[in-house]
Formats: sequence, C-alpha cells, structure tokens
Amino acid sequence: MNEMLTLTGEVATALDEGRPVVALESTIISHGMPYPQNVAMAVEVEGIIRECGAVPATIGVLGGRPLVGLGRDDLELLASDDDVTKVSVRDLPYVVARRLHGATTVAATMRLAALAGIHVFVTGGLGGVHRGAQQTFDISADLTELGATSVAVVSAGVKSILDIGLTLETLETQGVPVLVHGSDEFPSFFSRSSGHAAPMRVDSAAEVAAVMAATWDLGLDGGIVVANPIPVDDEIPADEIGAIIDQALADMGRLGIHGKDATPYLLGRIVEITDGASLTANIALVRHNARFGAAIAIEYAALAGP
Ligand code: PSU
Ligand code: MN
Repeated sequence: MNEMLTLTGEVATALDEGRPVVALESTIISHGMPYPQNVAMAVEVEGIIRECGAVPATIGVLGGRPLVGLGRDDLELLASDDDVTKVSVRDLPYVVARRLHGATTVAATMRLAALAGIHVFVTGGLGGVHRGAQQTFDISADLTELGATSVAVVSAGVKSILDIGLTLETLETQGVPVLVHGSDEFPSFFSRSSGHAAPMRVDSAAEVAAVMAATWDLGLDGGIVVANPIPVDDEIPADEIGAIIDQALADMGRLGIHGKDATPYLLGRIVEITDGASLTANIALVRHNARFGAAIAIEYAALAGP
C-alpha cells in the first residue's frame, strides 16, 4: 500500500478481507453538480452501494492528503468550498505538496483507487476527446489513464459535449475494452443512443467480472470502460439535448473558456439551460450505475477470492 494514502477503517478492512469495494470520484461532486444536490447525491450513492452489499470509497484530496473513503463532513466540504481544485493526474503532486483541497477526476480517481487495490469505480460520465481536438489537442487524461491503470470504470458513456466517435477511436488505440451493458449501441450519457455501435456487449455483472479477470490474468495492464445506458424513463431524447449542448458550446466559445475549465462550464451551463432537467437525469444515471457497479464488485470479488 502506498504510504501517501489514507484509507478509512471500513475500506481498509473490506480490502484486507477481499470484500467488494467501489471507488467514487469527487470532481462530479465539486465541479459536476451544483450545491446542495451534489452532496445529497454523494451521500445517497454511497448508501445505494452499501445496500447492494459493497463498501463505497469516495476518493479526494483534503489538505494535501489523498483520502480513500470520505466522511460526511469531507463530502460537505468538497461539495461547498470554493477553493477545491479540480485534480487530474497531472495536478496531484501540486495539491499534495501545497496541502490543498482537491476533487479528483476519473483519471486521478482511477490512479488512487489502483494504488489502494480497488478494481471497480462508479461515476456518471467519462472525459474524452473534445470536439475540435484536431486543433486544440484537448483530449482528457481520463483516456490515457484508462490505457494504463487496471480499474473497471462504470459510466453512462460519453456526453456529446465531446466527440464520441473520436473518443471511441482513442480508447481502441489505448487498448481499452469498451463494454456496453444490455445494448448494441454506445450510450451518450443523457440518451441511450449515440449513433455509434457498442464495441462489445455484455448482459450481466458476471460477464463484466469475467472480462476484468481475463484482462488482468493476461497481464494486460489497463482499465475497462463499462458503459451502462441511462434507464429509458430517465432519458433526455438525443435531438433535444443535442440542441442544448450546441448552445452551451457556442456560449463557451464566446466566453473563451477552454482547457480544464471547459467540462465544468459545459456541465453547469447545461443544467442552467435545461432548468435542472439535466441534473435530474444525471443523478438518476449515477444511481443506476451505483447498483450495477456494486454488482460487478461483488462478482469480481467472488472470482478473485480473498
Ligand atoms: N463528465 C460528466 N460529469 C463530470 C465529468 C465529466 O458528465 O463530472 C468530470 C469527470 O471528473 C471527468 C472530468 O473525469 O470531468 C473530465 O475533465 P477533463 O475533460 O478536463 O479531463
Ligand atoms: Mn482537457
């Protein structure tokens, strides 16, 4: 175990005993949703994972300490404090050295989860290749991390604020298995459809666990994308959300926002334009992912043994 990490007793004991643990990220709390819905979502999702029989481990950096497992006060701080840095892998050393608070992205959460020995991670949406990346080179470090770090990441796919086709191409280049649960189409977060075929299809948590075991037993280091389409009842139709995303992208262009601020701006703007409807859908899909992620962690723990 890396000495820089601080695990809660609950998480450390579960890992020691080979019981299922599910990592959760904190950028989704600090920079992905407004307060107070963000902290309510974080607490609720931890509860869902416990009810399903796994141990939740929300990951973040407080006062420069990388924490695996957060208390209620930690979640409240990350949800409400203005001085929480968005931390991808390249930001980790700086926030640790400066003893800052940091909310970890998919990439940074994967890295810390792997250091702690956690193999399953649940979130809402992945970062990816931004539209126009041919010019800007803006490709999320989430994708290179998926190429390198052995954690299965459960999401509802990739939002069309990104270029979904180029994101799937980049995942293929990185050697990342992309599994879609119960559908032949890769989902686009708010919608079950994206116009892109599922690279691989699975129909149960046990099938995901079998792919995880095969990947790592083969010595193929790297992550696995598990795309779990949003439930039909919670979907926002692709054409409806498409127009809203185009407006948010145009607003961002006018304001000159780019780099690490792009994704948080777009997420916030979409909530504003939809008058909160996108937030409702976002919370619903995270709940859905938490249930599937817990089931995967339980199946994988049974395969891997204590
Ligand atoms: N997409 C979402 N919600 C989020 C994010 C992406 O629908 O909260 C966050 C995740 O933490 C993801 C990060 O890892 O944004 C990607 O940021 P960037 O594109 O700057 O790598
Ligand atoms: Mn970027």
